[in-house]
Amino acid sequence: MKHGPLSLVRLVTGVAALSALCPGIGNAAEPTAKAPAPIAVDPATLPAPKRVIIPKLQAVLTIDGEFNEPVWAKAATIGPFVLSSNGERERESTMVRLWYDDTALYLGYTCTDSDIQATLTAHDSRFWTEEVVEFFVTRREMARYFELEWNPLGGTFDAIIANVLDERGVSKKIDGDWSYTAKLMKSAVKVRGTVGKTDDKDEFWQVEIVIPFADLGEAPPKPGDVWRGNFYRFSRGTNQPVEALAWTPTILAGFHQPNRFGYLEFGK
Ligand SMILES: [Ca+2]
Ligand SMILES: [Ca+2]
Repeated sequence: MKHGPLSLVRLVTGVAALSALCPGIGNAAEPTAKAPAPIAVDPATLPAPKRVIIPKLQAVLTIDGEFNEPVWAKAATIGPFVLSSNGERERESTMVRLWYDDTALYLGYTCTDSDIQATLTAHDSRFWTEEVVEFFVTRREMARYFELEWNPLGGTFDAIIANVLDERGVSKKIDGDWSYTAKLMKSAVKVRGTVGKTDDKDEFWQVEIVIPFADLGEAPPKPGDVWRGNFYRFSRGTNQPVEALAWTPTILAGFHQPNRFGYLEFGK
């Protein structure tokens, strides 16, 4: 995947794509193409984004949604998540395990969930209208980053986002290049419960993920390198408000606030 102006030329700017990439916090079932509402918060006053050191480890994995390889016990962990809009505690816990090697970044999401809701399976579906976990990441400029998603039924989404930021670094507008595909990425889901059946009690769903650096158009990071990224989840339940959850809360409107992404430091 080439970086730079060439890939931006191919940006999809259609209304459908734009609206799909602007899920409204708390009302993600009806994403809108509206620009984020004027912010009441001065971004300069927000607490610093979170930081994690991702350990460099070695292992052979079976990508099956189980974290039973010993390497997962040595991974960094982040969580619980918080409401992205205000930093308040989430209803059900979210945890992500992280490590890397010379070829890839490895992620392991575990979502405690008493009512797992999902129906979509097709690649690049609007997964954020149901339950989903997401990872936004950039090694370079903040205005261009990858958006990757996984849902409880094994659905995946990948796009490159171009984000127009104002002078304070707050998002004014986003465009998504949905023609991008993370061709080498692999993932597998494990569910303890019944997806889409609300009259029983589920336990959790989790996703084991390999993101080769080649899919991000990048050489493997060196120890000490710092990328920017954030981890998100849409959490739903019967008769419960939708929770738009984050590792580092954006506080500003929506998930597409790259200056609020956390710091991903690659360790030794
Ligand atoms: Ca495994
Ligand atoms: Ca749920």
